[in-house]
Amino acid sequence: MHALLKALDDAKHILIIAHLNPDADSMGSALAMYTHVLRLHKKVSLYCVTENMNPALSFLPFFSKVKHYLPKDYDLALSFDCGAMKRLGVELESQLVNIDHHVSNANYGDINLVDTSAISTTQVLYDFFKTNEIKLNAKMATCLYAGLVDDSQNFSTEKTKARTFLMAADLVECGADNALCTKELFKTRSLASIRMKAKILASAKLHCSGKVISNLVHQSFFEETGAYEVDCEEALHETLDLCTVEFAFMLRFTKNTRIKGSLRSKNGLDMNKMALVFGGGGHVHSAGFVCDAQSLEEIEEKIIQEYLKIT
Ligand SMILES: [Mn+2]
Repeated sequence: MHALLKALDDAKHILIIAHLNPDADSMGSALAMYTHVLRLHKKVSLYCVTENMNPALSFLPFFSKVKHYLPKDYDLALSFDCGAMKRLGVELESQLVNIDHHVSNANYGDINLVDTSAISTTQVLYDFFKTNEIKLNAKMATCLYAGLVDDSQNFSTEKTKARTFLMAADLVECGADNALCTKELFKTRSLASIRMKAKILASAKLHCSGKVISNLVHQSFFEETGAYEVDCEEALHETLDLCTVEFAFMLRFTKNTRIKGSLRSKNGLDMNKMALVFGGGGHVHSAGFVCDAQSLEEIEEKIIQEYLKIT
C-alpha cells in the first residue's frame, strides 16, 4: 500500500496546506486533495498563511473553505507545491507529507512525493490518483487542470511534453472546466493590475548588452495602483519575452527590509542555482528568494554580478 494512502487511512483529522502567496498549482493541488478527502468522510481543514490570496483563484472549487489559522487537533498535514518548509509559514506538530515538483525540494516531509520531472504539483498528485485508481470527479479535475495550465504557462514551457497533453485530455474527459481555468488565469485582469504593469515596464532596465532586464517594484507602485503582489508577474514574463533578453528578474519589498526576488530565464540558465545564493530556490527556468537589504538597487547589483559569474 502506498505510504500516503496508509497515512490518509490512519489519520483522523487531515490538514491541507497551500504555500505562502499561493498560485494555481499550490491551491489547485491542495483543493483537489481536499475534495478527495471529503469523499473519504474524514475531518479535513485547509490552511494558507497568506490572508490576501490572489482573488483570481476564487473560481477553484472549495476555495472559500481556506482558513488562515491552524485547527487544534489535526494529526496529519499535507503540503502542496512547497519547495521549502519555510514556505508553509507555520510550525507543524504532526506527521507531514510533502507533495511537490521543485528541484530545490529537500524532502523535508516524513513522507515525500517529490517528482522534479513533473511540470506541476498537480501532475504529481494526478499520477498518485491514477496509480492508486482513485477516481477523479469534475471538481478535482478542474483543480488539477488549473495547476497544469498555470505552471506550463498555457502549455508553452519547455517542460510541456506529449504526456502533459494526455493528462490535460484525461482531465477534460473527467469534467475539468478548461475554458474557465484559462479565462480566470490568463484572460481576466483588473485595471489596477494593468496600471501596475505599465509602471513596472516604464521603469524596467536592460543590462549586459540587453541580455538581462531588471524590474524593480517600488512600494509606491502598490500605493498608487492598488494592485496585488501577484499583479507584478505579467510584467516579469513580458520582459523575459524581449528578443535579446535571456534573464529577467523582479525585486520588491515585502515587509520593512525584506526583499522578494523572482528570477526567470530562457536558454536553460539555472535560476535555482542563482536563487540558492540568496537563500531561495525553485526550478531551472523560474526561481525565487527572500532576503534582507536596505535597497532594491543593492540586490539588483548583486544579481547582475551573479549572472556574470555563470555566463
Ligand atoms: Mn508548481
